[in-house]
Amino acid sequence: MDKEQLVDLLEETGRLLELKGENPFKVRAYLNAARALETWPGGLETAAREGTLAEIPGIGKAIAEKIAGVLASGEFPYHAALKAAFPATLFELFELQGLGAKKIRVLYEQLGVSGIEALEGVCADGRLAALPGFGAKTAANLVDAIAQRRSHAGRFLYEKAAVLAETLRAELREHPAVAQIAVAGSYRRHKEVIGDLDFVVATADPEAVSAFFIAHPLVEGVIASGATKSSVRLPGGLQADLRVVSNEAFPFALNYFTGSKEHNIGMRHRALQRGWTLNEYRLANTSGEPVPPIHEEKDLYRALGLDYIEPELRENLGEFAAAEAHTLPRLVELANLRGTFHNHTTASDGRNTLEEMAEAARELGLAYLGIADHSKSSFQAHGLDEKRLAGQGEAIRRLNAGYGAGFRLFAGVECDILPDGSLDFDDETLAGLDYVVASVHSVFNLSEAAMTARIIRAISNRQVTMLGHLTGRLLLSRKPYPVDIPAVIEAAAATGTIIELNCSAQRMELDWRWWPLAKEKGVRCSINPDAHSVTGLQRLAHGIGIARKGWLTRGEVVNCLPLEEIGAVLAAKRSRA
Ligand code: DGT
Ligand code: CA
Ligand code: CA
Ligand code: ZN
Repeated sequence: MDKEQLVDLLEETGRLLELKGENPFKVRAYLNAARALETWPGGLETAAREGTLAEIPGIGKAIAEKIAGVLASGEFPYHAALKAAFPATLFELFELQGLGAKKIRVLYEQLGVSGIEALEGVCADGRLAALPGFGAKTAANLVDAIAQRRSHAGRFLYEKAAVLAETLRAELREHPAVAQIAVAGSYRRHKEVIGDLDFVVATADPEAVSAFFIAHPLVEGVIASGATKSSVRLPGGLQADLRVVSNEAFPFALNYFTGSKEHNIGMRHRALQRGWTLNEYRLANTSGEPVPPIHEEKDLYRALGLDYIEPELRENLGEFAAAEAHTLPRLVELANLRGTFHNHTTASDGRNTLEEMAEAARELGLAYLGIADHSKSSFQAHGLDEKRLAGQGEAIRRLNAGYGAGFRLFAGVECDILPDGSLDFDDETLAGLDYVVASVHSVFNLSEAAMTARIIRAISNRQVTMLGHLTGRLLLSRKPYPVDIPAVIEAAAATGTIIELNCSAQRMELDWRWWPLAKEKGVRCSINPDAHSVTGLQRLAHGIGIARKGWLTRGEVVNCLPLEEIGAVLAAKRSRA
């Protein structure tokens, strides 16, 4: 059992105890243990062997013993017994926005609601609204949440799909019959949300590869299986397709199954113009010049008169014209990043301390890390007031004095944009910081005009260095609030405000579809992980994928600048006339 599975088990145990109505301290103990393990950097096996599990901060003696048992046996009977006491469909309810264990327990005990279907019933007949602590508004919100969930069924966040995609890719690659392998489809194009995974394998032994694939331990169900094409269901319901081809056909299959469909249509059209036909197996001459030899995707693009088009750009949004004119941008890469802004610590709602976050950034090879904890109005996230913010600034200065020339912390804040567009701190407080990220965290229900004016007013303040998560969307769960994005981009350009590309798995915004416009207007991007723990910093890699999808180069991403140059960029807006 790996750490992630154990964290899930502990968390689910906490929820089950809460459902059962157990003592809140016991519930907390499991939830805290899950949180603690998630961010604990050590090795579980070692700690279990050495009997030091109880020394992990946040893990008590009783739970440490349970964990040791789970690690030794691979089973958690306590969890299994708790789980067996409830109908399996009850757990669907946790996926609805606005429902937690407390409410679910009331619904189950008082109205016998055992799943989403039953919930729909009691929302419709008024019984839910009549329960104390629920009401008509809750019922209406739940009806919305159910509709949302239905419309997202079968879609997965990139980060979630990535764990399964990379595990399967690595294990398929080890198979002796596998000559080449790729995960194609929307995953290779780095869409923020993935429908299914598309594996493409080149082999001389299709049966062996297909048999290995459908028998893999991660496979929970086989939807279809044949020598050249199989489909399976992975944990969480994610589907994975496997296409098995010969080495000669691999570049064509890879290209076809990478898509997008719209890009494929463009490719086929260009082939036809040359008197050729293109499909997932070959490029063949029908009425034109002989087809040049093609060993990899690059050769295929060259044959069609195009520079190589990176998978992220294959959406038929201008890549053909640019590839023909040799004007495709050189896309930003993870290795170009030198630092990052918008990170939280235990001072607000983060799970690691300032020191731990700095250490993790240094280990990643970054030269600077910007801290931006929440401001006072975000009280539910323990936002900092002026005094605590000043204290954090001093702690940062002390730490900086201890680092050599190669690393620096920048003191910032994620300052709430209040409903009228004013900021949560006065200008003097903000001016004392190295930089300011301004974000909307409340009152999402304004009209588009009012929300647009609110954000533009905020970024017109010279102290605001960058704009956080522009539309407040949470992919697959919360719609963006209405806001005129082109108008905000114009205002960011006019005021010299950087726009954040927030790489929280559910945010991934400013959306990649808008970056070409922002770039054209001269707005610069900061790729921000919005990390709430040391592991959150790893998300920078996903943010890079989205930045590439937005046609961004290192020149447009401020956090590609070296430490010696970034300070001037952060200060630029303040020193404008
Ligand atoms: P997804 O899975 O919904 O996130 O998106 P994709 O792009 O991975 O789509 P998927 O899995 O249905 O198919 C993989 C690729 O196969 C797709 O990007 C392009 C290609 N493809 C599938 N169906 C068609 C089609 O009807 N026409 C063309 N030209 N290509 C197709
Ligand atoms: Ca797919
Ligand atoms: Ca597919
Ligand atoms: Zn935020």
